[in-house]
Amino acid sequence: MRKAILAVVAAAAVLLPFAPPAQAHGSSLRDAAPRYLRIGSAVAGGGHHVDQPYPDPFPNDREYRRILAREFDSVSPENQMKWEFIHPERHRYNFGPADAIVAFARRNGQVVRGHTLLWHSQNPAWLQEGTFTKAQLRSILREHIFTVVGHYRGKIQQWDVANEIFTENGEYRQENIFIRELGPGIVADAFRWAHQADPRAQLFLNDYGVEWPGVKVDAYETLARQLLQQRVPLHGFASQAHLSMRYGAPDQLAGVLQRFDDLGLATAITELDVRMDLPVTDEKLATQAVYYRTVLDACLAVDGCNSVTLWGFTDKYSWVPVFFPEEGAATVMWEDFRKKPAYFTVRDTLASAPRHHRR
Ligand code: 9MR
Repeated sequence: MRKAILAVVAAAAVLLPFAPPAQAHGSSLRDAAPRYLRIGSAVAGGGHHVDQPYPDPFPNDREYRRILAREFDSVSPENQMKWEFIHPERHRYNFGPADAIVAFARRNGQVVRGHTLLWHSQNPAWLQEGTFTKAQLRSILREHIFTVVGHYRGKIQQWDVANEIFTENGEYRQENIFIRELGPGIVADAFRWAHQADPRAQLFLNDYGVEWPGVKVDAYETLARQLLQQRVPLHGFASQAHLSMRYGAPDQLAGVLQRFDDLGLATAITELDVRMDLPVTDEKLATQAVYYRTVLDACLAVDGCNSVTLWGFTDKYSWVPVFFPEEGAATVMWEDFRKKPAYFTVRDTLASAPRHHRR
């Protein structure tokens, strides 16, 4: 009898799916990640890259593309879906570069995060400097959203519909031409239009400076409650998580995400990087790894947190040194793609996460 039981147990051990030890989960980030969590990267191109002494990264750097495909199962066009890039003239759209990213994602079994539809920055001059009536401006935004979201219908997992709409004081940003001219109600319209254009895409609010509780997070929570109450198709809240070691570890992030999870929203980390004062030291690299782990742990601790995106994976193309000349080394790989301690920490954290979906 005992023998028979042992035989059954042995057979079951071979046949049944089991939870292997953490180290056994593949050697890339996407292999290490549990199935309920997408691990993504921004796809370098446009924006600050245009003034750098290298060719447009995504189309020209084969090794970069190889690593992007190997390590990640989600991609976010860093600039290629922003207004100035995709809608350079009032009656002309430039879909080519973003189409190439979407096709690459499809070939490599990756989802795409669309970024972004309603923002104060990187808008084309024809829009920012044009003279339009309120009705015209509203129809320009509506047409843009229907055209761009419609173009990628069924191919985008999540859209950052509204990006950085609040100031540090939790007030609507008046630099945002649509909010200034049309009032904050335009935010709800943007979500409604995006939903009509692609009913399957998850629609997000996205911002930086929401990694700790405060008035900005309060403003988002109030807005999220209002939108949900009005049955506006809002599906998620995202923290960009552009961190600097100057400002301390993001140790309250899980609590922030949980507040939105409690409203029934999905949550995501969309632009993670961790910059440090130069020069780099081993100690700083170790601290950086802890910050990365803290962000991943925050997402893993919240049921509906379904995606973590790094804002680039190599220092070769990072926006950080261009915008913060005294800081750098913010990504998980050096310029030559060698892996930093943070890379291994991210991989280990993903590999030791619970395997099963928590909802
Ligand atoms: O990484 C982007 C860089 O190439 C652009 O020059 C810059 C212009 O504002 O935008 C960067 O991406 C931003 C993102 O779209 C929104 N959150 C902040 C990011 C870093 O500035």
